[in-house]
Amino acid sequence: MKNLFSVLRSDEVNDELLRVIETIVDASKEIAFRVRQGALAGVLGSTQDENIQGETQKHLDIISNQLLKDLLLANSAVAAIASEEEDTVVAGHEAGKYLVAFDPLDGSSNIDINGQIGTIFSIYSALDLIPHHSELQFQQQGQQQVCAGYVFYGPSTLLAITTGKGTRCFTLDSTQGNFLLTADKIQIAADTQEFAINMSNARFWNQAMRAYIDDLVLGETGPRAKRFNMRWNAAMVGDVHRVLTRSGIFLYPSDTRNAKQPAKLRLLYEANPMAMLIENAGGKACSETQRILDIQPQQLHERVAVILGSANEVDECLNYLRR
Ligand code: AFP
Repeated sequence: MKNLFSVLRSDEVNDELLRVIETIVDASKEIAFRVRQGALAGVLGSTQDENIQGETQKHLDIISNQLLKDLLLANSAVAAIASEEEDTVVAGHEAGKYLVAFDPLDGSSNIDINGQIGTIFSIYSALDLIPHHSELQFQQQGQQQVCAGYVFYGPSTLLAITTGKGTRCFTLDSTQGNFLLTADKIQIAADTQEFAINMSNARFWNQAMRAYIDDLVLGETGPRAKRFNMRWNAAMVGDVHRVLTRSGIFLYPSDTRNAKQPAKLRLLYEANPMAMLIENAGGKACSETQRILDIQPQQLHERVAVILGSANEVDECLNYLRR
């Protein structure tokens, strides 16, 4: 089986970007070890602190963030980092060529129940004409990403990654410590019979989204005239991996629970990297109004509605929203 770095070299990924990816991979292996140790490593449970998102930080959130931060800031190719767990951009090396945005541990609410969790990352080229640590560095559209991926800490430790030439999945061979290619050039079927959404928020969605989901639930007895199944992992990494593996549509729509925060998922380090992975696997990734990778970011931690997965089903959902 081919290993990660031989595959990336065959995609003509330059040495400096390879080094940044290698740094993320090294940090993720350390995180994977702590996750597997769980309670034995004393990493479960919550701290007394809240992050800028207003979320209580789990011990493993802090540990994962610190591991990624320390290793990335020691890499001279990294100009700056942005993290879900950091209030602002953290400066790296002035001459660094790359920016890294990450959610160090996505699915934190699953940590204490031994559920699915993962690290999501996104890499951009640093911009020349502005300070290397300016927030403006991260106000690049998602289509400017040079690499995106996630590490999925499940029964296997998986790495899904794209540099724009297709989406591939690698499995960590823990005997040798290498990620080996286990799914090359993934293609998501255009149609699906599986959707993922947190149904408990239904009363907070707009009418069009409620109508779309209602018709999925009606299945063969309704206008869609086919049966649909539902899954919800409460960790975007797990739900997106299922979509990459067997098609599907994943939705986190805007809702009225919090007038100041109509959407939950973060553009920079959740929606954009997942959108790049999905599009490179032949799927679609949109907000309720536009292609996610076209969105012009305005601030570091901005949030966005997400509708992604099988292209024809995403279009079907958007047709409901446009009625
Ligand atoms: P946490 O990291 O706080 O668990 O949130 C995970 C997440 O950002 C994303 O990974 C999930 O798809 C979504 O939130 C789950 O949201 P619900 O709490 O509504 O299930």
